[in-house]
Amino acid sequence: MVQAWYMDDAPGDPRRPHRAQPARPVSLEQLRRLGVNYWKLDADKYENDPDLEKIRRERNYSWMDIITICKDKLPNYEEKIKMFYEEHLHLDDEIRYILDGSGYFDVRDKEDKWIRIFMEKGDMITLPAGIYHRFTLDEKNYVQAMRLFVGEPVWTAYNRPADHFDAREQYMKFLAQTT
Ligand code: KMT
Ligand code: NI
Repeated sequence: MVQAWYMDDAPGDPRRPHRAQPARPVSLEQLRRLGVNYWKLDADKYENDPDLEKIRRERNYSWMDIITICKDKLPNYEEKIKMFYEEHLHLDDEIRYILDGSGYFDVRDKEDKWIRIFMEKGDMITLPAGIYHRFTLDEKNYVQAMRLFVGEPVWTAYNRPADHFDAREQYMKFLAQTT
């Protein structure tokens, strides 16, 4: 099952796990209440996987590509790594399916605390439009992920503060009506 935990406030390399001490694990149910959805799939058969097809069909994830994030494969690696880790939001859902390697998606909870989600091969996640989040590689420095989108992709990231967007207001309303 997916591993998620509250982060410590220690400075230093973001690629380390940064688990709060004492440990504060976070369940799938807690993530769901933040609007974060998670699936486990068989990444070895991503090219012909009925379970993936079903999710894509039901949720209209018509568009996809595959991104490889490591020093030698990603153009403007350092710049992109920095951008991914700036706290930001999007006006659409961020949908990622890890095909190989691993990394951390950090999301803010209702009290604005960071939750770190460890994502590895076979993990698929959706972060809702309007949630503040960021991404970093872990100490293995390698991930390959499918990026999915409803229609033509819009990658624009709005760094915090970005509270005036309708997507943010909608997300705050969603948070207010879940327990
Ligand atoms: C993003 O938007 O943060 C990325 O595409 C990088 C993470 S994909 C594993
Ligand atoms: Ni993002």
